[in-house]
Amino acid sequence: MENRFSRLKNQMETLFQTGVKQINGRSWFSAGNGYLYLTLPASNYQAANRSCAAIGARLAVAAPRNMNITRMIRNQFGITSQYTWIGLNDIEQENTWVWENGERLLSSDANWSSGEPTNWNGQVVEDCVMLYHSGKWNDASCDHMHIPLCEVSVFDT
Ligand SMILES: [Ca+2]
Ligand SMILES: [Ca+2]
Repeated sequence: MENRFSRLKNQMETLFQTGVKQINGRSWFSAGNGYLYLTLPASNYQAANRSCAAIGARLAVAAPRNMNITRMIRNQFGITSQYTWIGLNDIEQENTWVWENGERLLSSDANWSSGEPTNWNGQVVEDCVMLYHSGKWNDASCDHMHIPLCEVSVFDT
């Protein structure tokens, strides 16, 4: 049995390291920002949320605020040409963007693609945020199918 000290030592070592880490049979990518990442098969936003939660993670909240980290993760998982869900939405109140950890989006963290958020494409309400290829954000219909980008703190592993 791993004791608390060796577990903490392991977490501290992982904290600033980039690379693949095996946890409970899954390959996570440590992005060196204190968080581990993995991707799951495409689904709608709510299912993506549940799928990340089911493996003790959440849709990404830290990574989307940093373009370099985002790019590194997308390259790592070979999803540079696919859209990904991140943990940000305005489901509860229109145009009030809330991260999946409950924090409100600060304008200084926002990384919207030019002209976004549109909230509406003429047909469909857009309440859930996904990453374009560039790593910039777009609000889209929560019913769209995108790759969930799951994130967990190094200290929650
Ligand atoms: Ca909206
Ligand atoms: Ca949009």
